[in-house]
Amino acid sequence: TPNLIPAPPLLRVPLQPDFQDELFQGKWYVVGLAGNAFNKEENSQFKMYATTYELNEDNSYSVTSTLLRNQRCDRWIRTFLPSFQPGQFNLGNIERYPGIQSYTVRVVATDYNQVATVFFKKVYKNREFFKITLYGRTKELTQELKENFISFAKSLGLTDDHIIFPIPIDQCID
Ligand code: DKA
Repeated sequence: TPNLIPAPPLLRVPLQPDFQDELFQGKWYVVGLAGNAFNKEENSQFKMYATTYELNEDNSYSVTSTLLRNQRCDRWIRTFLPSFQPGQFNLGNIERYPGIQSYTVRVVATDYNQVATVFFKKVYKNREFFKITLYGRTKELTQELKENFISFAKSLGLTDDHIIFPIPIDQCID
């Protein structure tokens, strides 16, 4: 087991002010991905996936990711439960995920109609993993937005090695 870059305390991770859960709904393409368990060399062919957020009656989200794997479209569905402040969530039904002791989600920043950055932290088998996603409403984002994402990743202790920009595809995610 390799050493991991320590996850930042949540207090150091910004939160989108006045988060609007209704506006955040819908499909987001994962245009950028960075985390303490990601490696650019091993993931150079990593294909783009998409994650859709749908609000439920109880203000939780049903979160569905669609990925191309072995020529098939895999769908992953989970529930995000609202936490103590808008824009922060916990994984629902955590007992269904063996080894996962906690899972926290925080929307760092979004304009709802173009781009979002989201922070995810999980404790799995007593090890703390974190990742951030650069979400786009479209598969391409400007160089400036990508560079902002890189700066944010680095501010959390990650290096270029931990940051990937998945390859846009058409299968499964359109
Ligand atoms: C994304 O990558 C969304 C990630 C959601 C992660 C939830 C995983 C919970 C099961 C361990 O766009």
